[in-house]
Formats: sequence, structure tokens, C-alpha cells
Amino acid sequence: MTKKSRIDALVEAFSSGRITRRNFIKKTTALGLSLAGALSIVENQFKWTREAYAAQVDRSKLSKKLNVYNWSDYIDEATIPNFEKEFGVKVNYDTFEDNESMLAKVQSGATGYDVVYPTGYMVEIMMKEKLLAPLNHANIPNIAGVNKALRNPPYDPGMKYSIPYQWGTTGFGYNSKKLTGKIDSWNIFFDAKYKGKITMLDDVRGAISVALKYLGYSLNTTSKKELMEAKKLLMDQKPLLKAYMSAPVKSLLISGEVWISELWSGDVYMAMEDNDAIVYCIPKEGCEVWTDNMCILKSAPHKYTAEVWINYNMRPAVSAAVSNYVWYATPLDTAKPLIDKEALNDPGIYPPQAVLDRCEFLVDIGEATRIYDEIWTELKAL
Ligand code: N2P
Repeated sequence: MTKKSRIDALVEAFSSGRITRRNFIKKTTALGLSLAGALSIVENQFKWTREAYAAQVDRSKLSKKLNVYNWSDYIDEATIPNFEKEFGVKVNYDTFEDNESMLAKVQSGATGYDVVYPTGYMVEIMMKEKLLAPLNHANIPNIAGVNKALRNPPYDPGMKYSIPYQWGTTGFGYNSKKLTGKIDSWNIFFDAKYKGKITMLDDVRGAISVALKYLGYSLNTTSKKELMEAKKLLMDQKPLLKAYMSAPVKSLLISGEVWISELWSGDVYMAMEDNDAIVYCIPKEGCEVWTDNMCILKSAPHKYTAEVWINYNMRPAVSAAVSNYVWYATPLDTAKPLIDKEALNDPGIYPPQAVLDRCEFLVDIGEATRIYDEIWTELKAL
């Protein structure tokens, strides 16, 4: 490789966030580029983002308040206070634990919510139900920082109604002091020796996905036969479960009361902060990979302020602060240089492509939703 092409490769690595600004300067100057030269490349790469941040907010159009409905444990402590201080807008912040209950609440009518955070398949459902407002990208210039691979998701090509907030996987957390031997499969969820120590997500698609992946099926199957097999497996599993429980299970994992939990990547890493025996696993059979998205409801009372909120959340420093706090992955190339190296280099948080290839995004399964719902109702009633 010539010096020039090595420098070009570094420019590419820097602009896509694979190496930090500091490393970029160190490596290019080691290759003989002058410091001024390296700095001007850095400047250029970030010119468009700087211009984007400077996009003027029309303060006269801001509302006094903004109503935000997000997943629990999914924001940095400073995100809201900083926004309130900078824009003089009071943020009313409510949380939910699963997509379906968020949808039910929104469908129930006048919630007053402006911004909601559905997972990709739920964006699809909410678009079909005409619950979302199109986004005015002119008010969200930081959209330019979204990673190429995430700009045209199948449920919303071009991000017309949804902008990725964070992404992650739905594998499991386990207590490595209690479980011995090789742990790399969903099989432990069906092992009677862990009776009473297992939890699954309290969420229809999340729970059924485990059985489908364990059986080698797609987690978007609409085959009645495959779904009935999954149902049988889950019915037999139910006596082994401590509970169906989502984000709140973290405290039980930390205390050691629960040893095995189907759970989202970042939530497992949050639990790890308080108990270093906890390990996150993306099982060999594969699992769900997802993006959660910022969307504005069609019924939003404060649409412009909602766009200002979304744009604020897409500032590299704001997005990176969230990721660094909740251990999920940022969808923004522009935020990557600000992500803690410990997280960036952790394959449980930013899995290598070969691992992602085993994972699937959920899609809206249309008519088959009824079968999933029936299975779920029976399981919960058992
Ligand atoms: C954060 C919840 C992540 C949601 N606590 C999974 N889609």
C-alpha cells in the first residue's frame, strides 16, 4: 500500500467512526502527513455535522412543554435537564416496558404524547395504523449522522416517519457463578435443573422468539405448524420460569435470585455494573437484533418542539452520553468517536457481522399476529 492509500484508508476509518480523531491524527502524522494537514481533514469531515448543529431553532415556535414516552432505563441522566435548560421547554417523561403496551396506550386515544420510541416492527404497525406523523427532515439536520446501513430500513425507507435512537440485540444474561459448562445456547431455558431461576421477557414477540429460534425457525414465522411447536415448548417450559419479566428483572439478576434471563443487551450490561458475575450471551441459534426509533405521533400537540427534541438527541455528544450510560449501541457514525472504548470493543454491544448474520429483525407478521396473541394469552394464563 502506498502512503496515500494508507492515509485514504484512515480517512475512511475516521469518517465512519472506526477510529477516533486522536488516533486518526496520530496515525496519519506518523505516515508523514503534517499536523495541519491532518487537522484540516478532521475539520472537513465534520464540517457538515457542525453546520447541521448550527441549524437555527426558531425559539418563537417552541412550545412550553413536550410529552415524551420512552422505554424505561433508556436515557442519560443529563439528557432531559440539559434540553430543558437550553430550550426552556419542560419535558414530561413517561416510560413503558414493551411495544404492545405502548401501542395500546397510544391507540386508546388522547395521550398527549409527542414523541414515542417503537422498535422497527412496531414502526411498521404504527405507520399502517396511521398513528405517526411524517418528519420534517429540515428541522432534523443531524439525521446526516445516521449510519448508512440504518438509513433505509425495510419498514421505513428514507426514515420518513422514524429515526433510529439506539440499537441492540435480545439475547440472555446469566450468572456465571451459578452456571457451569459451556453456555452458548437457548437450551438452558428448557433445562429443568434451572427450575425457578429462569425469566423470559414479558412481551409476546420477545418470549415466542426464544422457542422459535431454539427450534431453528424464523422469529417472523407465520407457519401455524411451527407456531404450534413453539407453543408446546413454551407450555412445557412455563413451570420452570420464575416469571415473565422485562427491564425490572435486573434487580433479581443482581441479587442472584434469578440466574438466567432473556433480556436486551444493554439492560444486561446495566446489571453487570452491580454484579460482575453476570455475562451477556448472543446464543448460537441466533436472536433478535433491533433498532428503537424516535417517532412523532400524528396526534402530537407539539410537533415542532418534538423535531427539535429529536435533533437534540441526535447530537453526537447527546447520543453518545445515552449509549455510554445505558450500554446500547448508537446508530450515529458521528457519535461513535465519543463512545467508551470498552463498549465499542465489546462484541456483545457491537457484534461482529458474522454474529449479526445469525440475528433477525422482527417484522409485522400481519394476520398471524392473532396466533401469536392467542399463544401468549394462554401462556400467561397457565
Ligand atoms: C431499554 C429497553 C430496550 C428496548 N431498557 C428493547 N427494544
